[in-house]
Amino acid sequence: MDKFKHGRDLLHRFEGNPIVGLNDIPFRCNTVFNGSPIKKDGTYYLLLRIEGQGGASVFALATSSDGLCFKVEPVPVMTPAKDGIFKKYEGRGIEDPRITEIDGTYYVMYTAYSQYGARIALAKTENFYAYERIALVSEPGNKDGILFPEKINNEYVRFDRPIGNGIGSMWISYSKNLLDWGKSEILMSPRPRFWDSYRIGASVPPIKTKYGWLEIYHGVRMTSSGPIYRIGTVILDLDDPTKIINRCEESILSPREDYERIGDVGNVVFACGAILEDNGELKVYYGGADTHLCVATISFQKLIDFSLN
Ligand code: BMA
Repeated sequence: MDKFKHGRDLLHRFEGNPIVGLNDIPFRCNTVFNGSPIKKDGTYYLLLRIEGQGGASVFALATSSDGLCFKVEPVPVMTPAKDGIFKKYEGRGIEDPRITEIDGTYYVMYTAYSQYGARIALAKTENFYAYERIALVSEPGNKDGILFPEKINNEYVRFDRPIGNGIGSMWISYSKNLLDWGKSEILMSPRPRFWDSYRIGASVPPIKTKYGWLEIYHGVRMTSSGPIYRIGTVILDLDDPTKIINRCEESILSPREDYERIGDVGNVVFACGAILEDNGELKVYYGGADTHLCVATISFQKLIDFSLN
C-alpha cells in the first residue's frame, strides 16, 4: 500500500502527515514548523523551528530511523543568544534553519530576528545537539540565507533574500571565508500573475545535478484573503548560479490539506530542506500553516525532468 497520497500536486504527501505536531513536543510551546533535515550514518536529524508561547522561536532536534517517524528531544538545542553580539539581534527569536554540509562540516544558516528586523546568521554543528555561532552575515532586511554545498570558483556561495523597493527577490552572494559576503547579484524576482507573483525566497539547500543546481524555492501569491505560500523549482548553471537554465511555470506543492490550510498562518507550505535517498526518492520536509511539520516525496529524476521543461 502506498503510504503517500497522490493528489493534484507533483509532490506526494505522506499519509501520516503531519509528522511532527504540537503534541509531539515535550515542552510547552505554541507551534512547530519549518524543519531542516540531514541524514547521517542512517539517522535522520531534523532541526525544527519551535515558536514559544511568548512569540520567539527556538530550534529543537528530532531524530528518526526512517525519515517519517520522529522523536523530539526533551529540550531545545538552540535558543536565542543570551550574551555577546548575537544577543542584540536574536531578541525576538531564531527562525527557519537550513543545514548545509560543506567538506564534512555542518553549517546552519538561520534568521536572527530582533527589534531591528530579520538578518542572516551562521552557526555550525558536529553532532546536531550543540551549535557554535560563527557570525551575523547580513544586515537587517535579509533572510532565507542558504549555503551551497560546495565552493564555486573558490568561493562560498549563498542564496539570500533582501527586500528592495518592497520586492522580495532571490539573490546570490559570494564569500571567501564565510564571514564577509559580497558580489551580490539578483537571481530572480516575483513573476506577475504567477503563483510566485508577490514574494520569493530560496527554501532547500541546492542539489547538484549534471543539468545544473536544482533549487526548490518558495513563492507567495497575494490574494484578497491573504497570501498563499507554494513551492516550486528552478535549475541554475553549475559554474555560474546567477544564470537560470529553467524556472518552472507551475508550482510543485500548494496548500490543500487541513494541516496546510489551518494554523497560525493558513495556506502555507514552506520547505527548509530535503533528503535525496539512495533509491532516488527525494523527501521534502516542509512546514504546514506555520503549525505542523510535514513531508512529501517524489522521484528525483521526475523532479529534474519536470524542472527542465
Ligand atoms: C516567511 C517565514 C517563514 C514562514 C512564512 C509563512 O516569511 O517567516 O518562517 O513560514 O513566512 O508565514
